[in-house]
Amino acid sequence: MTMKVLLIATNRLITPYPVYPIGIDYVIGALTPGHTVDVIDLCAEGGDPRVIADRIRTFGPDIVGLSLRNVDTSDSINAQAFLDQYKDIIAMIKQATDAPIVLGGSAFSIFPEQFMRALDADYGIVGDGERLAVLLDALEHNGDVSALQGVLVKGINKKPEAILWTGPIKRSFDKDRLYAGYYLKNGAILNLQTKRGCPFQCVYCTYPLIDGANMRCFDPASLGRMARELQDAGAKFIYITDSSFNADVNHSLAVADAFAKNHVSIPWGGFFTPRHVPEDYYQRLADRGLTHVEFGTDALSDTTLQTYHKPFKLRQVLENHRMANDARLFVAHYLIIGGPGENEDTLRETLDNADKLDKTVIFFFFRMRIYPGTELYDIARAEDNPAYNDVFSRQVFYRTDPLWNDTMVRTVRERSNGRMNWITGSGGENMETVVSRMYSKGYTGPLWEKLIR
Ligand code: B12
Repeated sequence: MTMKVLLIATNRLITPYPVYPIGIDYVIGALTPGHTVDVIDLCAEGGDPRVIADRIRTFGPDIVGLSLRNVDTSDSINAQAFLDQYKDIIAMIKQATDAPIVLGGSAFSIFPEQFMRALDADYGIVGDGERLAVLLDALEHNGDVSALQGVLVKGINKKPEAILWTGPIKRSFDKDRLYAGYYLKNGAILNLQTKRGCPFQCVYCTYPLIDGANMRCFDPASLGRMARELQDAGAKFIYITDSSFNADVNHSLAVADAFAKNHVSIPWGGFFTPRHVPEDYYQRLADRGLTHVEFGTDALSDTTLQTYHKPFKLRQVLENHRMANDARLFVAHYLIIGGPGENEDTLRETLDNADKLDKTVIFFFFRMRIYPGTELYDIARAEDNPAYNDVFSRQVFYRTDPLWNDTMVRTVRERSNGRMNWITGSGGENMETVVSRMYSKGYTGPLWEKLIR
C-alpha cells in the first residue's frame, strides 16, 4: 500500500535571495518509490497559503509534511519572526483535511517540542528528514510509532533527540518540478549538499544540533554528477549548503575535482571557515570553478574569537583572506558583533582590522540569537535575566542593555561612513527590492560580489 504524501515548503522569505528547498529533495528521495508525493513550495507558488486548500482537495493526502526552515531572521536590526505564518498554514491545512501533520526542517529541529505544541502537530522528525520513511512504514503497518527513535508523537512525552540517520541518503532532483523552475528564473541558484554535520563548537551555533557534530561526507563522484545535472537543468550558480565546506579539506578538494571531471563550468560558492588550509587550497578550488567564498569569521579580535569559541585566530583569518584574494575569488566575511565577551575595546579591534581587509564585503550582524542546546543558552540562563526565559515565542538576543546595543550599531555605522561594502544585517526590504529587480533583469547568482570594494 502506498501513501499519498503532501510536502509543503513553508519558507517565503526572499532575503538575501530565494533559497531552493533542498531539504524537500532529500525527503522525496527517501519516500520514492513506495509512496506518492506531491509538493507545494509556497515561495514558488506565489506565497498565498490558500493554494494549500486547493491542492489538498485535488490530491487528497494521507499525511501532510511541513518543512520549517526559519524560526526568524536571527537579525536584531531586521527582526522578523515566522511562527504566526506557520500557525496560519496549519489552520488552512486543518480546515481542508483530517490527515495527520508531520513537522521537520532546521527550524523545527532547533525547537522541536515548542513547535509541536504551538502548531498542535501529530508527528515531528528531529534532524535528518529521511526518517520520515520509517514513520510512514510504521503508520502503514499499524506499528507502534511512539517507540520510534527521533520521532515525536503528539501526546507522548519523549526527549526530542536528533538521532543521526544511518540509512541511505538519496537526493531526488527533478528540473521539471514547479519549484525548480521558480529558482531558475529568480537568480538561477541551485543547491548542493556535499556533507552533513559540523565539528566546530561555536558558542551560539545550532548547526551541530541540526545535522550532527560529526561530518558525514557524500561520495564525490555522485556529487560531481549531481552538479552537472544542476548545470544541465539551467543553474547559473551552485550554492554548497554545508555548514563549512572546508571543514574537511580533502573531501572538499575531491568534490571540486569531481566537478571538473564532470565539466561543471558554472560558478559556485559556499560557507568557509578561515582556519588552516594548504597554501594552494583556494587556487586549486578556483581552478575548478569556485568563485564565491563566504567566511563565517564572526570577529576580528582574538579575545572575541576565543569567547565565541571559534576554531581559528585572527592570523588565520588574514591568511585565508589573502589566499582567497590571491586566487581572485569573491570574498565575504560575516561578523557577529556583541556576543559574549564583546566590549568597546574588542569592537574597536574588530573594526580596526575590518578596515584593513581589502577587496571584500562585510556583513555585520548585531547580537546573538539565543537558541536552546547551545552554550550561549547556558551562559544567558546563568545570568538570571527574565528576558531569557522564553527564547521561542520571541526573537531573543544576547545582551539586553539597550544603551550598549545602540552604541554597537552606531559605532559600526559611523566607522562605515557610507561604505558600500559594509552591510549592516541582512538588508531587509531594501535588499529584497534591489535583488528581485536585478534577477528580473537577468542577473544571476548571490550578487553580493557587486558590493565588493
Ligand atoms: C546554507 C544556509 C544559508 C544560505 C542559503 C543559500 C542557498 N542557496 O540555499 C544563506 C547564506 C543564503 C542563508 C540565508 C539565511 N539563513 Co541560513 N542556513 C544555511 C545552512 C548552513 C544550511 C541550510 C541547508 O540548505 N541545509 C541542507 C538541507 C538538506 O538541510 P535542511 O533544509 O535542514 O533539510 C533537512 C532536514 O531539516 C529535514 N527536513 C527538511 N524539510 C523537511 C520536511 C519534513 C516534512 C521532514 C520530516 C523533514 C524535513 O530533512 C532534510 C534532510 O535531512 C543552515 C544551517 C544548517 N546547518 O542547517 C542555516 C539556517 C537554515 N539559516 C538560518 C537563517 C536564520 C537564515 C536567514 C534568515 C539569515 C538572514 N537573516 O539572512 C537567511 C534566510 C534565507 C531565506 N531566503 O530563507 C537558520 C534558520 C533557523 C533560524 N534560526 O531561524 C539556520 C538553521 C542557521 C541558524 N542560525 O540556526 N542560509
